[in-house]
This record gives sequence, structure tokens and C-alpha cells, in this order.
Amino acid sequence: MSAIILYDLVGADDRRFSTHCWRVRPALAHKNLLFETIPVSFTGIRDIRDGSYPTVPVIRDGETWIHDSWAIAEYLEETYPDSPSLFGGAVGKALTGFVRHWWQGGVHLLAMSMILKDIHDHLTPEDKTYFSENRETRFGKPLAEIQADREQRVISFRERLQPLRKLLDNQLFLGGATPLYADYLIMGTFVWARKMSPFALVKSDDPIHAWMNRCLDLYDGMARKGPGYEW
Ligand SMILES: N[C@@H](CCC(=O)N[C@@H](CS)C(=O)NCC(=O)O)C(=O)O
Repeated sequence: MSAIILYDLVGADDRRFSTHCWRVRPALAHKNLLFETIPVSFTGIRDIRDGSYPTVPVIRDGETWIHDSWAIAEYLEETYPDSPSLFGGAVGKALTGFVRHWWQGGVHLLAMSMILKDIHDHLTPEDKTYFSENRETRFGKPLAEIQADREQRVISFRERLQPLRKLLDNQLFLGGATPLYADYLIMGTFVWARKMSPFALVKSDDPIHAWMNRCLDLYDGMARKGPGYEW
């Protein structure tokens, strides 16, 4: 079987930092699938295949191309049913949908607003202009201003994580004793932040911090490799 190709966002110093690619990487490892990555910058995404993909991750599995992290997880689950399940069945998949929307809509965006300038500072030179113009338009102010007051704002961010914290008081992973895609969904945000920013999203005595470290250890510590910050 030939390796699956993952088009993987890259910053300066070969930093592989994409939240959504960091959902797919552990999912591929979870499924025991052989994969290789092709680094791609923000401005290089338009060069993938026919230029029709607006974002990464994109994977190529033989002649099959899949775009979007959730669609990729679904594809892997359906195409490789004999490998360990990413969702734990139909009920697990339905509940993972809740985790996905809670996290992406309510929490990930807040995290982004606290580290946007740090992300910019670790991009390749050709991506910096694109990124600042695009994100400043989206947020309506300069990157440094978007990131301002984060020492204050992180307090309410951490409060928002309370359901996750309570859960992790009693179990090792969202999946229970072992991780599932629900873990990778959230893990992606923490890997992304640690690759690009020294600003700690969680305190070291938080059960979420301990869970994050368990996730970082997975699959031979794949998410610890390469440049990044320790927090
Ligand atoms: N819904 C997509 C979102 C993917 C996404 O936003 N990817 C970011 C990197 S983490 C991206 O490629 N952004 C391109 C851009 O901002 O130009 C998914 O789940 O894969």
C-alpha cells in the first residue's frame, strides 16, 4: 500500500502548525496508516492539485483526494473499517459532532484571538503579508490589537474549558481510557498554539494541561517534534 499524502501547512523553520492538519495527523496514526506530508504555505495552497482547495488539510490516497479535516476523518473511518475506530461507532460519531461545533465555534476562535500576532511572526516571509491583510480584514483591527489584553482574556477562556476539565478529572481522554477523534479535534488547537506562541493557554496545574501532555506523547510524540514552545 502506498503512503497517503497529507498537504500540511508550514511556517518559518519548517513549523508544521495547522490546527486542522494536527487533527488529521494523529487520526492517520490512529488508523495505523502510512503517510507522508508535503509542506505548503498559506500562499501555496492554491498550487495544490487544480487550485480549487481554499484550505488545508487535503489528503491524497491513491487516486482519491479529500479536503476538510472532518471529511477526512469520515473518509478514513469508512475506507479503513478494520483499523481502530476514530469515533467508536455511530453514536460516538454523533457526539463527536457536538465536540466539533462547541470547540470550533466557541473556543478555538477565542484562542486564535490571543495568539494571532505570534502566528504571523512565525510565518514564512511570503506568507506574512497575506496573513496580516487577511486576518486584519477579518477581525477589523491590527494583529497586535487583536492579541492585546490576552492576560485578562485568557481567564474567561479558561473558564470556558470547565466542561472539558471536569470530564478529564475522571478519565484520561475524551474517548475514555484511550483517545478518539474527539481528542484530536481539541488537541489540534493546543499543538498549533504551542508551535507558534509562548503564551500558555492553560496553566500547568490544570487537568487539561495533563491531558494535553498525554496527547503530545501519542504516536511516538509526533506533536512534540520540530520547533515550538514548551508550556
Ligand atoms: N473546515 C476546514 C478548515 C480548515 C482551515 O481553516 N485550515 C486553515 C489552516 S488551519 C487554512 O488552510 N487556512 C487557509 C487561509 O487562511 O488562507 C477543515 O476542517 O479542514
